[in-house]
Amino acid sequence: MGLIIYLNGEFVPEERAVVSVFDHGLLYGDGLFEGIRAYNNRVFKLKEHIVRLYESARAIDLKIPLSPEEMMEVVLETCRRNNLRDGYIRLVVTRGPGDLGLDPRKCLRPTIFCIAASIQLYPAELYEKGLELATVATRRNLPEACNPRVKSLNYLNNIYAKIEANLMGVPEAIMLIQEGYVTEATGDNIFIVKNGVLITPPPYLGILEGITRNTVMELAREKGIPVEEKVFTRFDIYNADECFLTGTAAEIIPAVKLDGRVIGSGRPGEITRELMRAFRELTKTDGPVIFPE
Ligand code: PXG
Repeated sequence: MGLIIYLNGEFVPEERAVVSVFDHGLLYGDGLFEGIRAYNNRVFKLKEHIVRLYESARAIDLKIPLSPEEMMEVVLETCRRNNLRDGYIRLVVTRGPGDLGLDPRKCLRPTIFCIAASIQLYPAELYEKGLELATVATRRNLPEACNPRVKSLNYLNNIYAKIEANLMGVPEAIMLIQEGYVTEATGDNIFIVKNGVLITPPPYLGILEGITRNTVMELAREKGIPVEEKVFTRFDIYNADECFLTGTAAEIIPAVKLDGRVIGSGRPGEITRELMRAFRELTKTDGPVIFPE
């Protein structure tokens, strides 16, 4: 595809964008990432993604050798070098190359790279009809063990769940914690609507606090839709009026079935569609400009 990649302070052709086999991001999943979207010559919610990256870094005691402002410029400049106005950006910071032991103190310099590419969008049909979900047996990581609030390179927990969804023939999985509370999908947050109230699980339960999730809560509040962050179970999804998932790649996608039970009318709900429209509008105007015109 001939992409230009940012790698450790340089912009290099993708053939030269290679990292060491001793990189602890690869050896141990010891690293962090952000998936970011560009829309209409702007990087959507760039500041929020960078704040989350640096909060994750603090949690795993990884010192990023760039300031947040410099990191934002890395993202914008990578878009420019690839002539990208709309697309998907992957920003990655790993612990860097070390030895074969897992001690992070042996890693002297973090590896930083940024890829700005086009995005493979989900079929439009899924947004019109809504998707089907299934609960999987794999439990979401415990916050006390491997905190889902850290957007780390360690995604096996989610991949186990995705494999189960694939085997069941559904596009997404819902993951619970041991007590049966709903957390999130493999790469998206979940919302339900019940009696006009928008409900989503709280971050302390052990979910990634999605940027899209937070944006949707803000949009709902602006529209006077009450929003609650509270725990709920599968029962509440089966009996919800509406349900949808949110994520940078998926945006807002309606869900109409869980474990074979039809949710609400079985079609994308009114509030879901209202939020989808508002989100689409916001993507046109939010975030720093890539190419000043
Ligand atoms: N939960 C998890 C576990 C995620 O990985 C989200 C929620 C949504 O967060 P944002 O900030 O994007 O609204 C994510 C992010 C994929 C894929 O291929 C998904 C993510 C990241 C990378 C790849 O589905 N999701």
